[in-house]
Amino acid sequence: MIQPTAKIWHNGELINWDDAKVHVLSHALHYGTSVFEGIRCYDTRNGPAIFRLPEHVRRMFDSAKIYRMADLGFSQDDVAEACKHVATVNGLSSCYIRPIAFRGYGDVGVRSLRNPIEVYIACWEWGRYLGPEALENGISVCVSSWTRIAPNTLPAIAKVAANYMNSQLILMEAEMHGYTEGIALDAAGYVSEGSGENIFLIRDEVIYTPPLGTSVLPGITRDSVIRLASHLGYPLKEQAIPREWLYIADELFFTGTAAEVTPIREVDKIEIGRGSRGPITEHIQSEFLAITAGEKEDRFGWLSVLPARASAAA
Ligand code: PPE
Repeated sequence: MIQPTAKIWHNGELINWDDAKVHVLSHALHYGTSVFEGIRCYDTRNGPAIFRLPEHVRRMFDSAKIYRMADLGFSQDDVAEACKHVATVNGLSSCYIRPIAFRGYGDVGVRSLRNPIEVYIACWEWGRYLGPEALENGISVCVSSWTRIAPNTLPAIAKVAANYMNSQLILMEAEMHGYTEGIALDAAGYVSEGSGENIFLIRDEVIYTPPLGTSVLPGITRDSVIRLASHLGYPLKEQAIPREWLYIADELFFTGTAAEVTPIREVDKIEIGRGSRGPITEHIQSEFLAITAGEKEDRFGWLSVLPARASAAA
């Protein structure tokens, strides 16, 4: 269960956690009209620091624009500052930050544009997403019988609430059958992504990931891993991945804000590699975790150290 924190940011004001309520006839509740982000604040050696904050905020504004919510009433800088503020005032050294903008109370009906837009930012403590063992031992996943949202149905590039109905079908099915997560194929039958993660495959020391356009969210962690792979000297190709490549991969891993870099040890009960975290996965994962822990230099400029905390620590 979520652990409440003290404050939530709403349209420029801090309000109490318990007061962050919406009317039952709010548009988003009925029609999925909300765009949001999930951002991690890490407890680094230099104090709490938010991972790739401007990139997350930009993606939220992109999602909003796709759905004709061009004016959220705040700039990207405002929202980024507000994320820092909420994380700081709640006094958590590490947390998950959830900015959300949605169409609120006004008209009920598919016609949405007249409803006011509400922006909230909450944060709370969130540990390892796929279980404490997952990062080390890897997880068991299946290929979903559900297809990922198809082009020309719902835009996969937007991170919007409605897309997560598809994700929920994928994840519920996987869990019902005893798997930790499901991998969805796109409408053409190529590998797309997990219910809440991008996927990477390694064979013969080349890293592959499905390109944007195969119904994947442009993951911020995905982008981080692409940069890390290049920095570490691994060749990486963004290309369509047939399902059967999953089974014969040397290594597979998921990426996501919540999942971080999580190895996959089996797919549909077929062991991947030696059935444990592979060496390239481990290398990339350890770099990622070292940067986000502040143990290695932030050479890509990914961390925004929280100002108040930074000066308090100094
Ligand atoms: N694909 C999907 C469908 C997705 O939801 C996520 C994030 C990703 C890829 C990875 O994107 P990024 O976080 O920018 O690297 N999924 C969120 C799931 C958490 C949740 O349960 O909600 C996340 O990782 O925050």
